[in-house]
Amino acid sequence: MAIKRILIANRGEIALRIHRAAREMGIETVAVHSTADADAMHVRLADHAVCIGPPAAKDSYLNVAAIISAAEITGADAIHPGYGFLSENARFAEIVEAHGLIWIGPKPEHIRTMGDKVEAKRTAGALGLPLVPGSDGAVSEIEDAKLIAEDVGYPVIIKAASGGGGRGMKVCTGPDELETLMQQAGSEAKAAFGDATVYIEKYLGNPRHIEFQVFGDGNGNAIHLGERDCSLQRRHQKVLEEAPSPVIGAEERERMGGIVSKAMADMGYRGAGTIEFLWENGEFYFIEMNTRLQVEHPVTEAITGVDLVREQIRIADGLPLSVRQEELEFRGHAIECRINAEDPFTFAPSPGLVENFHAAGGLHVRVDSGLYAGYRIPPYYDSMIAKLIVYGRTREGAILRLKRALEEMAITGPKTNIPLHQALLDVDDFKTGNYTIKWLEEWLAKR
Ligand code: MV4
Repeated sequence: MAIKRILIANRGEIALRIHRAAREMGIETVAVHSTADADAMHVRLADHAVCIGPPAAKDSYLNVAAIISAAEITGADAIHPGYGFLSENARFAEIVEAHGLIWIGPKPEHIRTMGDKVEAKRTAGALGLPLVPGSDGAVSEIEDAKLIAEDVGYPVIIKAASGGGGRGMKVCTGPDELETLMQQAGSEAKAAFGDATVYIEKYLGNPRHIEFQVFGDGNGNAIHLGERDCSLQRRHQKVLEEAPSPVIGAEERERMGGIVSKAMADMGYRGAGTIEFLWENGEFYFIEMNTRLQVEHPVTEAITGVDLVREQIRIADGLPLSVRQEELEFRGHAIECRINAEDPFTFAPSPGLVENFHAAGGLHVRVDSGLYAGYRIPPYYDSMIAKLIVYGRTREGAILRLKRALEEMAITGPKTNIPLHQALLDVDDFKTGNYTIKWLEEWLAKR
């Protein structure tokens, strides 16, 4: 192992998650933090800590010069970006490597390709992944848009090439609205991402969001770690994720897993990746690829026994994948609840002093969180304060364990969405796995 000291360019539970993997590998850690995070758990636990700026993320966790300086000052030899912040910034990855540091992430060229949704789709198609029918690349002329929409059939969806989080998307039900919606999508995309490029797809009315976890060694070898079902979302924020998906059987997993791992091997992909699909009527349709570790990675860890962060670090260090596809077994069922400091009914953020904190525990229960009694949740960042992950031999077993664990979990001070998770677990459609990407918002609206 060449890596001796990793700088963790992130905060919160994921900074802690990376610290834990590093320490178990005998690697030292460097925490970087904003002034608002001086008392954070990841700063306390890290071997070294550097304050990199004021609370606003653009001045601290997105401050490239400050982060590179922190790595040089502390003698870190590698940088792990976690998720969000700089994790999918190809330019940052290049700068890290240009400074002689090891980037614990995919090749910058692959981050860049997948960051452009039009390029990502072209690449995915060339690699043999099934695509949503639609335009072959960007569309700028209304005449072209009309022909494509006629061809795939209305409704269609107009998407921004540089989009993310659902911004700049427009659903179009007929030719009369097409021009207006194209212009709207383009100007929204320009305002949000500085790029007005849009493309068109057949709109899938009621799909599930199912994503495959992949790993490549950068030298033409790749494996898949099965799928996660992330259909339970509100305003493009995932609320609860599970692995495996309730609708995917072993044969289908093996078939799609084979397709995605072959694609990653062929492109020479390096590190962890997630290939997102919409799934409708038994068919998968590629939508995007995320070139980072994801929030919901622990459900995959629970059913495979593979430490995904350890795997990322090993690959960055030039080591081979630690498991062969044939050795991987998908066993049991795992569910993750994202615990947010927010009002469980209005979803208004609820930062502030955590008076008391008691994490759930017991067999097959995992809590990833930087929370402690006396910690003050800062108002500047994401409201997710903990992840509760449970494992069971069956989905039913996992749900019973999750109910028990949610009962045990105690957070006083800020409001949390624990009551929302508890209510969700009692709904028949959840219990039977009968839900799509629209289900949660519809259920919330009539509750
Ligand atoms: C779609 C779609 C329906 N049809 N594409 C939303 C964010 C971006 N990642 C892709 N998204 C969608 N693309 C076609 N052709 C519906 C969505 C979508 C969605 C996807 C996954 C999870 C939640 C969602 C919520 C609303 C819309």
